[in-house]
Amino acid sequence: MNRTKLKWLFAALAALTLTACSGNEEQAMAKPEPVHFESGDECHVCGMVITNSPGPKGQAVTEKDQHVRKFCSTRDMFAWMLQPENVNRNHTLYVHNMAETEWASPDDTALIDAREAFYVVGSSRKGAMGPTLASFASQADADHFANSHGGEVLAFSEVTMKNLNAGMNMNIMDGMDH
Ligand code: ZN
Ligand code: CU1
Repeated sequence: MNRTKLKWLFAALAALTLTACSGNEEQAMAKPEPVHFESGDECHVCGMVITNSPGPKGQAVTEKDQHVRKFCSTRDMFAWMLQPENVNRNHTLYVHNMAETEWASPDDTALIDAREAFYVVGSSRKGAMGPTLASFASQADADHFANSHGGEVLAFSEVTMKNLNAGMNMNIMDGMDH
C-alpha cells in the first residue's frame, strides 16, 4: 500500500467517526449550481491539481452547508462517493458531459448532474488517475464512446466499488504513483 492510499484510508476512517456523531436531518433545498474548476484546485481524494489532467472531473456539494469537494477524475469522485459514510447521502454531484467537451481539457460549461449521467467503465481512455469513467448525459453518446474505446455502459446507480475496481485494477498503481 503506498502513501497516497494510506492517507486516504485514514481520512476515510476519520470521516466515518465524525459522521457517526452527527445527526441526519435532511432539508429540502434548491439544488446548488456547479462551480468552476480553478487552476490550483486540488482533488479531495488524491491531492492532485485538477486542471492539469485530462478526462472528466467531478464535484460534490454537501446537502447541509453547500461545501464543494472537487475531484481530479470521475474515478476519484466515485471512490469517495461510494464510501459507506457517503453513499447514502444526498450530495449534489456533477461530472463533465464528454459528448460536449474536449477530453484533454474539459470545459465547465459541460457539467451535468452526475446522478442522471451514463458512464463507460473500462475504456482505453485515461483520466487523471489512469483508468477512469467516461461520463455522458445520454446513453446513446455513452454507447457510441464504448464502441470506439471499449468498456461497459452503466447508469449512475449501477456503478459500485466492485465494478469500479474491476475496470480500474490493471493500471491503478500506475495512476496512483504519479
Ligand atoms: Zn484525485
Ligand atoms: Cu490523482
